[in-house]
Amino acid sequence: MCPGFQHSVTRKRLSNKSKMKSAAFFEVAILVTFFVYAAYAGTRNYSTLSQQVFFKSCMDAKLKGIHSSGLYTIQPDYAHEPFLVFCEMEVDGGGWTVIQNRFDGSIKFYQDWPTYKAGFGNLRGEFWLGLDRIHEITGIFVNELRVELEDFENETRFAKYSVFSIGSEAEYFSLKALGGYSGTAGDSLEYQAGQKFSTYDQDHDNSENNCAVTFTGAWWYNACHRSNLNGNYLRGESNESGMVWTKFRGIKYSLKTSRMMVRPSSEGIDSTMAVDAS
Ligand SMILES: [Ca+2]
Repeated sequence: MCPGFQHSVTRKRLSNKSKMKSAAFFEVAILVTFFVYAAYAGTRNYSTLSQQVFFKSCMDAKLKGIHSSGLYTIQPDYAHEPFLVFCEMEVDGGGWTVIQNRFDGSIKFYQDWPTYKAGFGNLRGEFWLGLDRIHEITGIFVNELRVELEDFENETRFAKYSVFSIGSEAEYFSLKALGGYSGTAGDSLEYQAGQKFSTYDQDHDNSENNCAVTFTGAWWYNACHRSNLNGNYLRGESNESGMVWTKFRGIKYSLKTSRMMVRPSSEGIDSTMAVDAS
């Protein structure tokens, strides 16, 4: 056999082996590239989807062109599940998330701690949004609060606070930040500022008694209250256990309507003044 021929065969075999190796390398490289891209695209689509579908707040919805009041799904914190809220889009510039609504006494508001934590009622009727959600909404950004009231002579008043924040359950959902009052109803919430939330089965008030039981409500009781908007629906002149806002009609008048709503303050929108969300 010609030595030159043998050499050439060896080279040819080596060359084939080398080609097979590089083909396998390219296959692996293509597969790896595919999976890395698929994982990246999946993440990208998921975050794009969640940001597009759910508004952060009713104010976020308003700023993105939603102008009709009604039910919308919001997700203030992407670490938690989105949830349904009623957005008030017309009053006082709109962008308000309603956290409490009462107008006919059809829903019983004398409820226990787990019920106040979770929320109850009907978002299209009378309801309490729930302390967990109110904390989630007001714990991330600085919020303002608007309280709208009406008596049985159809007089309407409002109280507005430029700062409103509710603590977590570990803080007993305390009224941890409240300030900047303005409005026509008078300030009947200041006395409750800083207080923990109490229900008839969880007494965190500053009274020897159980304020929630004495005044048949659930509120940020001190010892005990100047407002009691989750009190009994007693229809006008009655006692201190009613739906009371003292500076409007006195402590013994139970109002006809009460609506509480929140929205990020202008500081909150650009998230430069996030409050302690613990
Ligand atoms: Ca007590």
